Amino acid sequence: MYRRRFLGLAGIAAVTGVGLPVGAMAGGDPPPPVRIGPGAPKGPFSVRMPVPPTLRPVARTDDTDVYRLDVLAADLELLPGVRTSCLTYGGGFVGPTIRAREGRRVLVTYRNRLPEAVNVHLHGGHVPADSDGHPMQLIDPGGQRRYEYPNRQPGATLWYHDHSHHAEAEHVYRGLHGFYLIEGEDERRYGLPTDEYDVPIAVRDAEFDSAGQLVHGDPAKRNVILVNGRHQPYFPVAARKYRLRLLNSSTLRFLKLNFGSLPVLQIGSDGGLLPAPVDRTGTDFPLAAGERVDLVVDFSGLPVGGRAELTNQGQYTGDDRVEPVLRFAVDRRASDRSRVPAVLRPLPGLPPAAVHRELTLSFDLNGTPTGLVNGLPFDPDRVDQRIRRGATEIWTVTNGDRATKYGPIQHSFHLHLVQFRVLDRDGRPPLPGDAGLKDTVPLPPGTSVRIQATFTDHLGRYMYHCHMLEHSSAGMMGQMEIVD
Ligand SMILES: [Cu+2]
Repeated sequence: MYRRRFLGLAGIAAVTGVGLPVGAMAGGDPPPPVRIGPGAPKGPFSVRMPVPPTLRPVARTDDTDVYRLDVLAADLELLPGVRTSCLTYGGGFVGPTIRAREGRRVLVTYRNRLPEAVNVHLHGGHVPADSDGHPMQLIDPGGQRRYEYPNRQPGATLWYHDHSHHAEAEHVYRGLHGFYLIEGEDERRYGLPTDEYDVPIAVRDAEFDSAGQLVHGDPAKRNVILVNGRHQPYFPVAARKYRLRLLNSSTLRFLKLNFGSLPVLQIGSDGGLLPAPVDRTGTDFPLAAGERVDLVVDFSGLPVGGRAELTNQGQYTGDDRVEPVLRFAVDRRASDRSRVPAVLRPLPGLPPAAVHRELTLSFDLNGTPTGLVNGLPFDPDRVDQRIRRGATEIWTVTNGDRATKYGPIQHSFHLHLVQFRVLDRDGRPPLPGDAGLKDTVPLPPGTSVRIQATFTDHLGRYMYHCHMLEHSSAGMMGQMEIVD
C-alpha cells in the first residue's frame, strides 16, 4: 500500500535523516512555511489539544484487566477542515491510553482490520518475549493476537506502537501509537497531580501534501508539529499544578522542548520516577524519538486568561527558529491539594557487572542505505547476543556515523525488556536527560554511551535498535536471547 522509495538522495535522506538538521547534524535548508492543505489556516492555537481517551477494560478479574483494541484505518481531522487518512489503534491518531497498575496484569487483544500485517510493541515494558511485539510476530489482516503485560515494574510512562518488520517507521508515522501508563504501588502516596491533571502529551513531526494527506518521504520536509494529533493546539488549564508526560513520538526527529519561565519539576524519565524531583525551570528538554519525560508544571502563578507556550528550540541547526508547539490557556481557578515531595522513588542499586559488550550503530551507504549494528543488518534468524537470565551487564554503544559521505548522522539507542541506567558518555557524566531508569537515549554522531542493565525474569528473544524508526526499518537492529 505504501511504497518506500530508496532511490536517489531523497531516498537516502528519507531513510537516514541526512538533511534533517537535528543536533550535531548540519546541513539542509529550513523547510518551507507550513501549508495547511485545502482547509484555510486559522493560525496557531485555534484548535484544542485532545487528550487521548482512557481505554475501558472489557472484563476485570481479581488480578487482571482485559482489553480489546482494533487496528484500523480512519480519516481524522489533524489539520482544521481536512480529513487525513491515518492508521490507528481504536480510531484515534494517538490511540486510547491504557492505564495499568503495578502488579496487576493486563491482557490486550488487538484485532487487525487493516489490509496489511501489523503488530504491537509495549515500549519500556518488562514483558514475556511472545508479548513483546517481535518484528517477525505479526498480526495478519483479519487476525488478532493477545498480548500479556504483567506490569511487574515500577510505575512509568510507557507507550505502545507498531514494530512490524520493515514497516514500523511508516506505520508509526501514519498513526499507530498510544500511551500505556503504569501507576506504581507507591504513587498515590506521593500526592502528585492525578486524574484530569495528569496529562499525556505526544509531540511529533509530519509532512502533509496539498490535499492534506500524510507524506512519508524526505524527513527535512516534515514541517508540521502535531501535539496529540493536532497542529499547534491550545490546552485549557486551571491555575494549578499539572503532571505532564511528554513523549517524542516522531519516527526520526529529535525535539528540544521548552516551557519558558513556567516552573517545571522533572519527576521521572522513561522507566519511572526519579529519586527526587529536579528543578528544570527554564531548561530545554531534548527528547530523542521514543523518549519520555515526566514533569510537574505549575500554572498557579498565571491569572485566569493568562497564557504560556511550550516551544521547540533549535529545531534547525544554525537557525534560531523557535517553533510554537502548544499554548496553555488558563481558564479557571481550581483547588490544588497535589504536591511534589522532596523524596520520590529510590532507584534500584547498581550491582557489579560481569559482562561487557560493545555495539556500534552505523549505516552502509553504498547503494540502498542499510542500517548496521556491529557491521551487520538485522537478521531475524541470527542471535547477536546471548545473555544469562539475571545477569548484570555494561554495554558501550557507539554511533559510528560521525563522518559519512552525506555528513554526520544522528542515532539513538533503545533496549527492549529492561530499563537501564546511563553510566557515562565518552567518559563524562551523563546528560540531564539520562537521569533515572531509561530505555531510550540519544546517540549523537561519533559519541559513545555506557549503559548498565540487569536482565531479569523473562527468557527469549528481544530487540535492541536505533529508535529512529527509519533506521531500524533499514536494518539497524540486533537480536538478543535471554537464556538460563
Ligand atoms: Cu539511527
